[in-house]
Amino acid sequence: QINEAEVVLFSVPSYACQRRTTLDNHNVTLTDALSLLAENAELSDEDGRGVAFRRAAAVLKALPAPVTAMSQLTGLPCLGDHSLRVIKDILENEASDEVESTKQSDRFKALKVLTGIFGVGSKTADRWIRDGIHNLHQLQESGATLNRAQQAGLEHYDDLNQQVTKAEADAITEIVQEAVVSVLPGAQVVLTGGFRRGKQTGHDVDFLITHPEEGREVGLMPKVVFWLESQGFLLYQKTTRNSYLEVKDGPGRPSSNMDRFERCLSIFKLAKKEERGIKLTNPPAHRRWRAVRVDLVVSPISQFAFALLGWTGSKLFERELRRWAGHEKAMSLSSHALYDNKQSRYLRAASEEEIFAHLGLEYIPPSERNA
Ligand code: TTP
Ligand code: MN
Ligand code: MN
Ligand code: MN
Repeated sequence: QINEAEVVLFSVPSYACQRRTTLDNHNVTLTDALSLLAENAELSDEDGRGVAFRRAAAVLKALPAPVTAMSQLTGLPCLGDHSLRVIKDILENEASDEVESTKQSDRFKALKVLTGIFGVGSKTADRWIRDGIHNLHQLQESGATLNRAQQAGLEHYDDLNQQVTKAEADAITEIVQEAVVSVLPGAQVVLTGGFRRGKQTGHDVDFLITHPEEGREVGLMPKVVFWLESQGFLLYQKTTRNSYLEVKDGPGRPSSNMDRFERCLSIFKLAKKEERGIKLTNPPAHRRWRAVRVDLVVSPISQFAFALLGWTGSKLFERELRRWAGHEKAMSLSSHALYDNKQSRYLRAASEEEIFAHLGLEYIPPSERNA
């Protein structure tokens, strides 16, 4: 029995971008449960429900201590009836029936296995499931047509579903840095995504590339890709051209979260640590490399701060920044620019700090954007 006076009451602001969310999560059981329901909703094309569960999980991630009683949650934002029911079940019974049955369901398991293939989204997976395809074996037997990305994804399935370590991310950083300075001296490479937020593992490695002189970055990506390919570092790559024009497109077109930078989605062939730098005379019994997903993005220096902020994540933190900008400040934020709708002008920024200041937000460093 907990004494009423000893119950810790929590208080958090309602937008994730107003909060400091470190990797030190005191409510892992609860946030894992809500994240699983979010994932299930997203895989079922119910994005609204997905976001609701993500927001609820993010509120719990920001709490300074474990939740032990429902009464502690009074007044917290983003906790809807459904999320509260799940939390209550777990606090009272150690588990939520809804979460457990979702986890065990054939449909969820099949969606997870199939979307675990690089290049396969929920729509494709859903179509395959309706055709009776529930696993990789059935997919291979089915004769379904796979695009180039999906073929590579299937071929490297096990590697790509194994977490990338920080040590592997560092090894890839060195390779990308060598590639970039070889083709354009003075160009800069920054690690973004989860690793910039201090995560020790990730599903891929993300990089942002720029040059301090505006315009020098034009045409850089094909050169970097050619260098990497000629050195045998790429198992797969697909490069997309920059399609952003400030005047024509307007500020980030809030209808789409996709940015328009020159980007390359790739699969690296990374030498295993014990093999790096060692030339063997006999072929070893085990494979000497593994496949790792790597994202490269090139940004002009004038948009660099926005690109850095946009590619550091977390995905929910980004979504909340855009929602804050639009709903609270009448501004439109994208990975390219910040537009002030009241002043009808773009607000320039040379650093992430300046963007937070434009938005009237306290600066949150990358390690505290793990919402
Ligand atoms: P991810 O690499 O998908 O996520 P992550 O690095 O946070 O986590 P993980 O460890 O699983 O890799 O995306 C990184 C950031 O890049 C994310 O904040 C959103 C952004 N992003 C875009 O801006 N546009 C895109 O098309 C994609 C795929 C990501
Ligand atoms: Mn703590
Ligand atoms: Mn990532
Ligand atoms: Mn990525």
